[in-house]
Amino acid sequence: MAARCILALIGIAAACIVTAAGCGTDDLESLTGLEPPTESPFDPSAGPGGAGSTTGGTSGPAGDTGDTGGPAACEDSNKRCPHRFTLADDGYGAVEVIGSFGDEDSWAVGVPMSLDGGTWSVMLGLPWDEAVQYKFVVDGTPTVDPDNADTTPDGAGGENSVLSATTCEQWDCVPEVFGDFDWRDAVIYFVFVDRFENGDTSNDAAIGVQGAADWQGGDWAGVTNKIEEGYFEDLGVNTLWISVPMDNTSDSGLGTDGRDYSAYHAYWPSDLSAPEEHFGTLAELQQLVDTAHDHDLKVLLDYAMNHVHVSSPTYLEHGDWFWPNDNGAGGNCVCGQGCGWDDAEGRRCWFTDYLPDFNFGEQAALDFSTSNAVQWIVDTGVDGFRLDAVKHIEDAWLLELRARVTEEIEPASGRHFYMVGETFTGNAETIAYYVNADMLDGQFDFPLRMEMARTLLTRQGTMAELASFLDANDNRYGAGIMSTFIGNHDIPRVIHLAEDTPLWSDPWTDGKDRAWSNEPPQPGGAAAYERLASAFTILMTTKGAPLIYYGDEIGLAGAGDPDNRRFMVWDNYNSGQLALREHIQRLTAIRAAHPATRRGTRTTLTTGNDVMAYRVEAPGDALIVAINRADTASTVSGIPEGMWRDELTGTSWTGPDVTVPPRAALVLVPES
Ligand SMILES: [Ca+2]
Ligand SMILES: [Ca+2]
Ligand SMILES: [Ca+2]
Repeated sequence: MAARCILALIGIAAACIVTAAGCGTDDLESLTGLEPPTESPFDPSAGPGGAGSTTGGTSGPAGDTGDTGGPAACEDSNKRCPHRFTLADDGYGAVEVIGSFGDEDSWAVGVPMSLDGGTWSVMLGLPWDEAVQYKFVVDGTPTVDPDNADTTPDGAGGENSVLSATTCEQWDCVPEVFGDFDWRDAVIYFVFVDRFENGDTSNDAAIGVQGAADWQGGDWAGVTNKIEEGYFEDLGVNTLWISVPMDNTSDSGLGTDGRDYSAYHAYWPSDLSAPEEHFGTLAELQQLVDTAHDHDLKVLLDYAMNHVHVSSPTYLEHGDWFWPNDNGAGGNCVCGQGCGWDDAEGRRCWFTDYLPDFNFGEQAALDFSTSNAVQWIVDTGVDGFRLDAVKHIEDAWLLELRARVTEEIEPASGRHFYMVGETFTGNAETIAYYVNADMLDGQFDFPLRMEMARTLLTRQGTMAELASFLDANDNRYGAGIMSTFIGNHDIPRVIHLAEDTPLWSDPWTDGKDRAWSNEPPQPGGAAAYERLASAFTILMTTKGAPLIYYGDEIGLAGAGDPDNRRFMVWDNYNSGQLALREHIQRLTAIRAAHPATRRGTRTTLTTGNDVMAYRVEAPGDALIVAINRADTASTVSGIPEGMWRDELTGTSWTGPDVTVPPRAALVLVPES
């Protein structure tokens, strides 16, 4: 079963890799007092907290009813009804359930049940409105359910228990899987190309702005080198998100902080048909993708479709494909200056006066841009897109791209093309609006990130509040595959929120106050790294496609943009950094070994000021996570009775009370 390769874990996390086959209601009250930013900080000049960007932001896009209460919307074939199988104990040693509730393996591979209060039980998702047959396997002997009179011949001289077609008020939604990779198994690593690894010094030309804002030499050849060295496999990620590939301007641009920036971040595209010369040639990008595929890594291209740089030939030749930079009343329509960040104005505003904004209401612009996006897929063979600034574009672009990918890409590739969007907001309804079969597979879960940063890292509020948030968030995006994360390139390095005294107490901070002076040093000691490790424990044991922002695996230091994009550090780590990276390697191996972490239904077991425990369960697998954010050891109760083994350390525990060390977590599986 799934747990077996954990035994090989110590020191060698890569022993388990994910194989193709193997492996509600609005709760924003909990963010009260925080000020969610309203905008996608496309980079770097208009981040949240930048001039004029911090008001409003709670309204959804046109057509959003604002109602996410009740069960998630999905097709009947995607619905699963939670059902708890139970069997009274009679001194049994081990009980499993087998049956027709999962794939064909669910007859062969039993789901372990756990003993609590004299009853063995496990909760599973049953297919919607389909009869299910099952048996219990008690100490190795198959038997019918003594409490269920409904049975049917099993074809082998015995009987199966039967649950007639089940429907329910509160269902889970599961995505369709098309092709040989289930995107619920993705663990994503964001390679910020200019700041990762320099594989070719001949393409390094800086443009002469201050160092942190200039090109620093990272390129596709460098990423390929790191793939070949096995860096990503060792870490246990299986999907790379790489920077926007299109040619960016070589001009500088003025940021809202009054400083000149280069386009090193790649969010100022100019010639949309050409590769960025600082990153390399198209052949080198193809080499990167081919090498990634040889190493069982998927590749997501970042794609920026909202705007181009004012030097772009597309803008110079087709000015009518862009919104005019005025609001029809004689002023300008820069986002936050003359136009708002949201709704119709947010879709047409220019991020700055040098970033013309596409008007995809113009059919020719829509055709051009979606054709360009499709061409990059064809030319590179990438497996998905990370799409920038989603709430700032017309819905038509997403609808058209999804339709074209379905028609032109997937039949040839034979697998689903994953699209994850960025909508930088605390408004879950706005984020959810785009997550559906016709637009995006998922989006980055900003509300989750902010709540984890608030409660677990900066230790404001209680862990019970985090548990309550998770309870409401689990099913919020239906069958969507959200990308869960704790750090990214638009917020200050998260290690500083986890310090004994957080450098910033507001999880939404842009950290710009220390971006250019008094830049934070690399924290010493163990505590900050342990807190960040616990955040990754949650990400790696719950559903979604967890994201690691480059450098966060070593708790890399840095304030707001651009200090949060320091060049990747490859050696001379302190002990806290080494421990964090090793912890993440263990977690990715646990995630690969345990389908319940990727597919499971999560149930909160117990909560307190400083502690939280939950169980994740899926056909064939279940585990329990107990987290303690306090600086002293804490007792966590509510763990089912029986013997448990912590997958992180190998230590054994007996429920219902376990002791979790300071700033740590246990990941418990039944002791066998
Ligand atoms: Ca270079
Ligand atoms: Ca360029
Ligand atoms: Ca726009």
